[in-house]
Amino acid sequence: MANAKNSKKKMRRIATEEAFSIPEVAAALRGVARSPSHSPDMILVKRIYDAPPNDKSPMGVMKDRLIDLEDERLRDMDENSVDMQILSLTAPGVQMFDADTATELAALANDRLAEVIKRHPGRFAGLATFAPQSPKRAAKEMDRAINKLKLNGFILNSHTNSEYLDDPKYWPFLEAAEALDACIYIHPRAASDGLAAPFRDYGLDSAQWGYGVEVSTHAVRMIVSGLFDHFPKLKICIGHMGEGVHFWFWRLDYMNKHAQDRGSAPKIKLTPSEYFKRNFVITTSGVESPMALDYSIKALGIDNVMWAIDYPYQPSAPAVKFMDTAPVSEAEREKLYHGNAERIFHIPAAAAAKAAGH
Ligand code: VNL
Ligand code: MN
Repeated sequence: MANAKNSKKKMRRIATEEAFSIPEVAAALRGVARSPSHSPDMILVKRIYDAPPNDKSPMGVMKDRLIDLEDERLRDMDENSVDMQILSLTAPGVQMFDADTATELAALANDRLAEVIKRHPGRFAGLATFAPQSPKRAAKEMDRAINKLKLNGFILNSHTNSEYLDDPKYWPFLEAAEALDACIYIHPRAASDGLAAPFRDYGLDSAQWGYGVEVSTHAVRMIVSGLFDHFPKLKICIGHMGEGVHFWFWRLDYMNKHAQDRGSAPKIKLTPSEYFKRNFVITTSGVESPMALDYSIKALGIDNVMWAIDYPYQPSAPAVKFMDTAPVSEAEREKLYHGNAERIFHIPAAAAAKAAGH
């Protein structure tokens, strides 16, 4: 930690779960906000995308902060010595739209992402959006996003119409992601219909609690269904310190075996924790707990943990301070801050840093 100040100047910082939107998606979400949907996502969608014009509350100004890429965002990055943000279309992405609208808007968002990365090489990378509502077209868009637009991976905002990726109808795009060697970041959205009822009180259907339960459930469904025996090389990233999944390793492994023996869970080749360690990586987005970081590194290995801020939902300065002062070696800090992100999201180490003027 004696080096913390020194490292603040020199160490490349890549923030891996940083949210953005484009005006067209924001406008479509405003349409959703005014629709009769009962989805628990409506709370956030209304607050952000249908805020009264004079609403200066944090959620009232969030739409502008999400759409801004080159003004306040770059200033905030400079002020906090954040070299690069890996941008992803913010939740719920295109997943509340009909299949055609979702497919069209995903492609548009990906085009915009590629444009801003081109204008600021070294400052931004991007996770491409796709429309799970139309799995075959999603697979095509994935191919375009990686091979033509040169984006760095994919973002998925958890369930789509309350369905999860263990459903084989989604497998065409899982096959594509695996073949492209591109990681899918599963980001939270409000819980699916069947999961949502107990979260309706106390503001639980939010980042406070419901988001984490939604994504951890998604991850566990993928694992215990045997999906990773079909896609052994598929890489999934989850944020918020792994949404707590690895805290459950011991019990999950033990009880999954019982469930298999009873015939209520399918036979799978590895234990749940082995799949998690093989097929998942996690980020620290929105969790600035040294104790949770320490446990995560011990449970998953230093190569499987990456730093994130969760901009603009959370402030950059404390996230930087958290990682600058984390009780790890400098070699470990390099991996957390950029080395692992460069590997997982195929970000060039030297060229991009040079382009950024470092
Ligand atoms: C919030 C936090 C929302 C982080 C997010 O995505 C997020 C929130 C919609 O506090 O509402 O990534
Ligand atoms: Mn986030």
